Amino acid sequence: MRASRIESQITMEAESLSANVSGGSWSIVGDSAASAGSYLEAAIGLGDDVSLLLPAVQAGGYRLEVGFRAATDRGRFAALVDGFTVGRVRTAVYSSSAMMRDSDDSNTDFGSFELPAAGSPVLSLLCEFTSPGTDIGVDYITLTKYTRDR
Ligand SMILES: [Ca+2]
Repeated sequence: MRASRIESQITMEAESLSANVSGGSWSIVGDSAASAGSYLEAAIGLGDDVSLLLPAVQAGGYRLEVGFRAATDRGRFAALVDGFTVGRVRTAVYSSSAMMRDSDDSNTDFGSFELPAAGSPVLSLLCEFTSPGTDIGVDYITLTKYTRDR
C-alpha cells in the first residue's frame, strides 16, 4: 500500500492572481461568503478558459482543489496546469441556489499533478460541457504538496 505525507498547503485567492480569460467578459465580485471577500466571475463559452498565474510554486507533487461559486448557469470544467490535464477531468459546479462552495468538503478536488520544476505555472479552467451553462466563479485555489512513500 502506498501512502503519502502532506508537506505543506497553500491557498491563493483567485481574485488576487493575474488572470487571462478567453472568449468572454469577467470581473471581480464582492461576496461576504467568499474566501477573502470576493471571487472572479467569468461569462465565457464552450471551449473558453480562465487562466490564472500561480506565483512561486516549488517543484513536486500536488493535489489541486478549487473553491467555486455554484449556481444554475455554471459549466463543467477541466483543470490544466501548464497545458497538462490534472487528475479528474470534469467537475460540475451546479447548484439550484447560488452559493460559495468554500466550507469543509464542498470545494472541488481535481486530483494530483506533478510540477517538474519550480516556477509560476498557469492553471487553466477549460469549459468542456455546457452543463447547464458555461459561466464560472472561481473563489480560491488550494495546492497541497505531498510526498509519496517509497
Ligand atoms: Ca476569494
